[in-house]
Amino acid sequence: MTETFQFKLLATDGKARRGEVSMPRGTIRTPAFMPVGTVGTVKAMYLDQVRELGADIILGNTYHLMLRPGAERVARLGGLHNFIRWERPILTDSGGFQVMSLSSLRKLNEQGVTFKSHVDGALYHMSPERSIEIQGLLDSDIQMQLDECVALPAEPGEIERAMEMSIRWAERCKVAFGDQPGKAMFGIVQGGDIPKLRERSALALKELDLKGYAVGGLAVGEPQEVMLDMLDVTCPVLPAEKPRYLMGVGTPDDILKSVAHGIDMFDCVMPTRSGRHGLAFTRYGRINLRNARHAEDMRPLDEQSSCPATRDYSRAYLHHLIRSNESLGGMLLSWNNLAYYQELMAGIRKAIEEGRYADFMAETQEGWQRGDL
Ligand code: PRF
Repeated sequence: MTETFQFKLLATDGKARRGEVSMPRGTIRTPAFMPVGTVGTVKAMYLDQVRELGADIILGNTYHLMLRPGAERVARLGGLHNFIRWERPILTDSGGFQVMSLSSLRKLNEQGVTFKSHVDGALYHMSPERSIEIQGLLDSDIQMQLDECVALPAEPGEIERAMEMSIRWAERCKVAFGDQPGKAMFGIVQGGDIPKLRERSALALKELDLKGYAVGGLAVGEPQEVMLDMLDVTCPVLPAEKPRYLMGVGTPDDILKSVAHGIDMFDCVMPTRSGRHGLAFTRYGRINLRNARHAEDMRPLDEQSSCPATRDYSRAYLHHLIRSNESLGGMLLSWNNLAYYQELMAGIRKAIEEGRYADFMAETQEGWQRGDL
């Protein structure tokens, strides 16, 4: 195990990269998918299961944890890893994105963001420095700068203002984070759907010489093609020897294509959230288990899978559980979906190592198209 945060590129295939992030709490095989553990739980999953499926790192949210149970309390309880019983790396999002989507009465200026808690209505202020302080109290391994993400479509002037402020916040977060060799603070590229602003943001953050870079402000209402175009202008500006994380993305297809554009890390609520809503991701595409056509279907989701949720339970039973609003329905489908996402990532990593990423992409997409009925 390494004492310091390091990123090693092991292989490339076109723009796709196979790498390894090493840090004291463990190694992250990239391209990586990080299951989302917003409030200190990957919803409806045991963390032993999450690990067994192949997750090397999970994500936590500054915004949720600062409101409940509170960052200082988590620190008194021995840090987030100890509290939730996950020994491996944890990445925390900085909170700005969640404030904008979840809290009411939010007010944002150069100082930071003031908002009303969605939990109890109390007023909070979060500056870039306080975000880093909270992430430190949680003992997060990869911390994110505080940024402002603008939902698309938006006015160019608004996108530019938020992007420029995010650069200044990155500088403040870098100072607040200081020198912590075993941990990392990532900058977040903003700039909406405007290539010039994306370049400007990536270049300014590159000059800050951070340990890794996220691409934010995407998958916020724009077509997939626009997202990929933005990756095309952003990734070449970012240093090749640092990891790149595409925040909040996405569908299996988004991930497959973004890897081909040079992304190393992903997180998304999709496998767990849509699992709780009855949607299963499989090699044969998506299956909505709410649909009446599954009511008497005795087949499992995929008899060839090694995941018990996928292999051993009939679609008829999953349909019944989801229709009955039973917890087990969401548990089994979250399990299936995270198994599928991690199997996809393992396939992606292997294909890059073997120099056949384009073929792997085509075969995988063909499977989704083919369906199984
Ligand atoms: N910034 C932060 N977190 C995020 C995003 C962002 O732009 C996104 C956008 N897809 C998801 N999560 N800090």
